[in-house]
Amino acid sequence: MSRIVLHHVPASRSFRVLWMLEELGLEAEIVPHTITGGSLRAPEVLAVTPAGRVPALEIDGQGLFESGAILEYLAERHPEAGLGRGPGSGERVAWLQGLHFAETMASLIENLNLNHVFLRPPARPSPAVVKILTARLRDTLRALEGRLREDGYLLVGGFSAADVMLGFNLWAAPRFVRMDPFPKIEAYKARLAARPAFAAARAKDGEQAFYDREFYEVPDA
Ligand SMILES: N[C@@H](CCC(=O)N[C@@H](CS)C(=O)NCC(=O)O)C(=O)O
Repeated sequence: MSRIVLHHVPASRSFRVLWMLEELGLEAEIVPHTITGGSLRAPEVLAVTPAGRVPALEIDGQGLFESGAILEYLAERHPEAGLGRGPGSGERVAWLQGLHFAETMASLIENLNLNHVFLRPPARPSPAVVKILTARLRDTLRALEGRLREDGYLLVGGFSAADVMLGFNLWAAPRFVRMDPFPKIEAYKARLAARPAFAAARAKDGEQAFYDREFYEVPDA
């Protein structure tokens, strides 16, 4: 079994890979980073993830970045776990869409993080931009709510890497959007949280260090 190394920031998109590794029963060494500490710009880290982003995974003698690519790679590397939907699968399109739609949602969360959390005075978030980002994030949640069923996961065929990609977002989105209109998402999130691999990944995640409140309102204009 080859050595696996995960470059990780607690509560960031690298949680997706941490969770996926647990679903697959794979042991990894975790190299912890912070967003602002500077370690993501170290030459040896940039050699694995050239834009200095996490997740980055060292596996099978190569470095991989982009959480979606890593999850696809791991799903294909372990077909016995059934977390992928390869060419020829009737759920191929839905699986690919779920994997990639997760980044439509996550990029909105990232921009809201930037406005609400990472800007430092004298820079101030733009109320108009934050309002638009929040509305667009709500649209993605509405789209997910419309597709979820009363039980199960994203795909009728069962839990998959698409749930890992998309599910991770559901712990950050409620910092910006009230979730009352989305009962199916809340129930889905509870099903995800009940998975032993999710709990095992949470235990290894580390403390999130950027959010300082439960909910961020759109600032006044
Ligand atoms: N599309 C990429 C996005 C990766 C990304 O932006 N990760 C954030 C953490 S969630 C990061 O590393 N930020 C560090 C920085 O912006 O310097 C993926 O899914 O892996």
